[in-house]
Amino acid sequence: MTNAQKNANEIIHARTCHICEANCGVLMTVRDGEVISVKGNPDHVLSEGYICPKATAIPDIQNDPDRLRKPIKKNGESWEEISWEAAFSEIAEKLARVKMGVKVPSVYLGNPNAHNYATNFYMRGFLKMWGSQGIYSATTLDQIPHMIAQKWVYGHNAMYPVPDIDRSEYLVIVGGNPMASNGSIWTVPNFKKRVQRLQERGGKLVVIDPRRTETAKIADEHHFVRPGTDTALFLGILKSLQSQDLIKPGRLEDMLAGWPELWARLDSFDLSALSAHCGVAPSVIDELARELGSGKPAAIYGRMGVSVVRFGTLNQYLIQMINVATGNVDREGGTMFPAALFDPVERSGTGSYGRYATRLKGSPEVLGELPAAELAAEMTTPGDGQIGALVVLAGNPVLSAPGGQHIGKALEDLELMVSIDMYVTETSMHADYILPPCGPLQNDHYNLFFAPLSVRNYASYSEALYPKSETDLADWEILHGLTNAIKTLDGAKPDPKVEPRLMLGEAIKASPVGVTLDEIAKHDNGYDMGPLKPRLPGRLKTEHGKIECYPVAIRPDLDEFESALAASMNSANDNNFLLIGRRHVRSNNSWLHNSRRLIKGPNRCTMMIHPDSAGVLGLGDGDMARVHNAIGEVEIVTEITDEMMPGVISIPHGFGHGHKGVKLSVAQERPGVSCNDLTDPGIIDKLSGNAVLNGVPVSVERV
Ligand SMILES: Nc1nc2c(c(=O)[nH]1)N[C@H]1C(S)=C(S)[C@@H](COP(=O)(O)OP(=O)(O)OC[C@H]3O[C@@H](n4cnc5c(=O)[nH]c(N)nc54)[C@H](O)[C@@H]3O)O[C@H]1N2
Ligand SMILES: Nc1nc2c(c(=O)[nH]1)N[C@H]1C(S)=C(S)[C@@H](COP(=O)(O)OP(=O)(O)OC[C@H]3O[C@@H](n4cnc5c(=O)[nH]c(N)nc54)[C@H](O)[C@@H]3O)O[C@H]1N2
Ligand code: SF4
Ligand SMILES: [Mo]
Repeated sequence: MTNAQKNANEIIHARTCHICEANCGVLMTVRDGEVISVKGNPDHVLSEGYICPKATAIPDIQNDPDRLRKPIKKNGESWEEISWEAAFSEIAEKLARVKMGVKVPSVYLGNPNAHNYATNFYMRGFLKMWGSQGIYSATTLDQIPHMIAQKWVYGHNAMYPVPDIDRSEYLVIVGGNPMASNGSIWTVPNFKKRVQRLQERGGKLVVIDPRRTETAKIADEHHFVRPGTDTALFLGILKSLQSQDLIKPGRLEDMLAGWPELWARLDSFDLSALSAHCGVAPSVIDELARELGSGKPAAIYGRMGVSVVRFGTLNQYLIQMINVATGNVDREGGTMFPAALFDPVERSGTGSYGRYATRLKGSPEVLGELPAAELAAEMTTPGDGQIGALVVLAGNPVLSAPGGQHIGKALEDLELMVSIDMYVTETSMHADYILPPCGPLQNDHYNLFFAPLSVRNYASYSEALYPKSETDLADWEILHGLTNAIKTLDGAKPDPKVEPRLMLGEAIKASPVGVTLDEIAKHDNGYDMGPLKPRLPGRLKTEHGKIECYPVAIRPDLDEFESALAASMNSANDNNFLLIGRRHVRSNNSWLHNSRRLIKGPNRCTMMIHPDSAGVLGLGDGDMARVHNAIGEVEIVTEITDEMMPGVISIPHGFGHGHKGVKLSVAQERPGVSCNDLTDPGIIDKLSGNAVLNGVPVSVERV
């Protein structure tokens, strides 16, 4: 339905918030065409009335005077408006010229693509015509370790095991902060309430994090861990399960392959050495193992803090093994595999690996992705295959990728740079053309990407709130326009323009549930298909049809971790600090700082540091600190807090709006600095190509 009439000139528009993975249900009251209030939808099947402050900023984006309404083209130092047709055909011609030389076209896809179901239907066709081999995207700054570990263990990259929090009795969160992020690879809106209910039924939440985060504060227990060393913690838990005789896979037993081989391999690890490496006491590790292995429904889950590190894939794999060993995979209250109407597991291949490699470093293609960390070098290093043309779709790698400052420089020298973005950002300012999509309230929405990650089986579709004018194009229309301009130049037949809603409708009709998109659209509160259900072994996509517990691909990193562990025991402690990231509920990566409503309050781009560490450096609260390493340096305000583990500092990412040329007038009042000027593009998680954004060595001093 949507659009319930309230009175003569007010309607209430029900929709899904598209900003983050929580996908909350919101109610927008519209009076005379203007959104006058944004509230949580109390009857929504998943979010139950919860929203965070970012939902209230959606109308700010829609109405933001800095938001581009027309395509623009760079003319020397300034920008001029250009028609869509001219922009598409000029870009197609310039692309063709690049393709005639030795340089190659490439793409960078950003995070908001995961919140736009419609572009999904036009992406493949566009990428084919643009002609890049492999893509660079936020996936290799984020969740690819999960995806490749899942492929190796369960047989498909989209088989996400989601903690079934609503029925769990013991949850361990390692390196995730859902109180700020609202959950990730885990669509779990109203997280705080769900934790309260878990605690009310006698359950416990434990958080392992180098910072006593907002999530740690509502947890029953919190333990510090040395950044970048969680591999030792996970191995330690496995060892402890073994020594306490708690390895009980239960009904999973018959589904396991490589199980004895895994345990044989773990023989050479020793709990006390593992504990010393990660800084979590052996008694704590034993307790975690005892609780996880107690037989009650339990789960361990790890997110950004354990993914964007050198052993990210190994970490995600070991987490699976802990949940397998304790019988908690595919179990109510453990981790479960959601059933989505648009099912990526049935609709696409299991995921590719190593079909080709990056030109300079030879990093393997992983699921069609190349490491975003290598993008700058691939643009600047001359030779056959150098990137000469780049299209950035809904991304801001200058602030988001490691060594982002080098990406900014590299973009300047491209033969063709196109940004599909509604703002002139730190990235799009380097473009030759900026193609802005329509405002967020002019898009419809379907929970395409997050249904497979949700704590309940459900679907939700919402209509656009505002129509598009003749010159407004949605992202999918921009992709369609570009694709056809390239096709026309090639003498190929243009693609028909089919509404994504129709394609989605067809796909949903094909699902075994037998519901139509029109039916789903009538459900303002989401179309509920009930709690998650066990799906193994039927769902497994491995060749042997079992859970692979000792994948060949994992083994080199297990060896490498073991060597690193041995080396760390012989090395003296140096004076370096370890830098970790942080998110705040009023920010979203790099692009919500232009909403005055959201940025009000204290400065959030600060360096958090423990009082003891600050004392050694002679740093006082509010002092300017210089943080530097071989990659770069930033100067930033100090915030002293015992939330931090001593020896660790935290700086949020997504700030650094001070570049001349950026047009984000509100964000620029308090630009902050980019922590990715310090992160190192030279180190990646070898198995997945993911960037290392946490646990970065830096030096700190008073300015
Ligand atoms: N140090 C450090 N770095 C990090 C992280 C970290 O934890 N620490 N996190 C990483 C993670 S998890 C991610 S996902 C990445 C994000 O990295 P990116 O995706 O590269 O960056 P975003 O900040 O999400 O930028 C999104 C851009 O898309 C534009 N945009 C917003 N909505 C739309 C839309 O509907 N259509 C179009 N065309 N454009 C739109 C915005 O204006 C903005 O310029 O950052 C990563 N970087
Ligand atoms: N408000 C808000 N919400 C967001 C976003 C946002 O920018 N703002 N971004 C969205 C996106 S794109 C994503 S991917 C998700 C991310 O969702 P989360 O992963 O839940 O969010 P983070 O805040 O990055 O949490 C990472 C945690 O890991 C800790 N950490 C850092 N290093 C280590 C380590 O070595 N070991 C351990 N154990 N912990 C470590 C950090 O202190 C932090 O608490 O959030 C999404 N939601
Ligand atoms: S948590 Fe906030 S930003 Fe995320 S979907 Fe819900 S309201 Fe939107
Ligand atoms: Mo992300």
